[in-house]
Amino acid sequence: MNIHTYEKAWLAIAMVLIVGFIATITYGAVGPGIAMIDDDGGTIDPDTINDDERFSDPGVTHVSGNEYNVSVVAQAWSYTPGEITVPANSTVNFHVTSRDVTHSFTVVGTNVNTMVVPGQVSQMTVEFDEPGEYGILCNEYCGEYHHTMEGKLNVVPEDEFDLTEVDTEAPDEAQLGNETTINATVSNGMNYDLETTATLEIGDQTVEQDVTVPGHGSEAVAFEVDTADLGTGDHDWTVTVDGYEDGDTLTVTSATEGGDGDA
Ligand SMILES: [Cu+2]
Repeated sequence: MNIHTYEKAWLAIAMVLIVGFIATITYGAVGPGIAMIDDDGGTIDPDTINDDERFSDPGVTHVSGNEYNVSVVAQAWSYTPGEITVPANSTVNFHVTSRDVTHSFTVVGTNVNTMVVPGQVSQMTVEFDEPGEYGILCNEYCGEYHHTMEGKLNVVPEDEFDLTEVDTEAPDEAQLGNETTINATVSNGMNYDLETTATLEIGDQTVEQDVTVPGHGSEAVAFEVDTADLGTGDHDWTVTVDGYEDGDTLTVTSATEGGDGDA
C-alpha cells in the first residue's frame, strides 16, 4: 500500500501528540505527589477528638532526627493550633482532622492542600528546606465565616527551633520569715535529653539550677525562697529557661498582718 508522504508525516505527528498528552496527564496525576484523600491516615470519631491521643494536644512533636509530626484539628472557623512552627531542613508529617464539617488544610505557596473530612485523618508529608512564613487557609466552603478561617506556618532557622516550655506554680502570698517554694516545670518536646539551666529572678536575687529534662518528658525544679531576704511587699519573679519565661508576683506580709488572721 502506498501512503502519501504528508499522510505519513501527519500520522507521526498525531502519534507524538497522543503519547505527549498521555505523558503529561500521567505526570500531573503522580509526579507532583498529588493524591486523593484515602483512609491511610485512619479514621476517628469526630465527637471524641479530645480523647484521642493523636489529637488531644494538637501541635508539633519531634519524631527523630529532622522529622516532626504536626497534628491539627480544623473546626468552624479556625485551626488548632492556629500557628505552627517547624524548623528548616525538616520533614513534616501533617495529620489533620475535622471536628464538624468538611474543611480544607491549604498551605499557601506549597503543594500542601488537602480536604479535611470529619471522621477521617488526612495525612501528608512535606519537606521544608528554607525558613519562611506561609498562610494556611480553608478552601472548602464551611459556613458563614469560612473566609476568616486561617492559620500560620512558620519555618524558622534550625538553631532558633526547640520544643521547650516552662510553667510555674507558686503561692501568691507568704509571711515574712517563712520559706516558700516556687515550682517550675520544664518540658522538652524533642526526643533527646535537654540539658539546661533554670533561672529564678526575684527581688535582686538570681538563683540558678541545672536541669536535665528527658526527651518527650518534663522535669520539676523547686526554688526555695527565704522571705526574710526579700522583706515585706510585692515581689515580681520570673523563671527563665532558654529564653522562655513564666512568672508572677509574691506578696510578703509582715508576721503581724494578714497571715492566718488569728493574731
Ligand atoms: Cu473551613
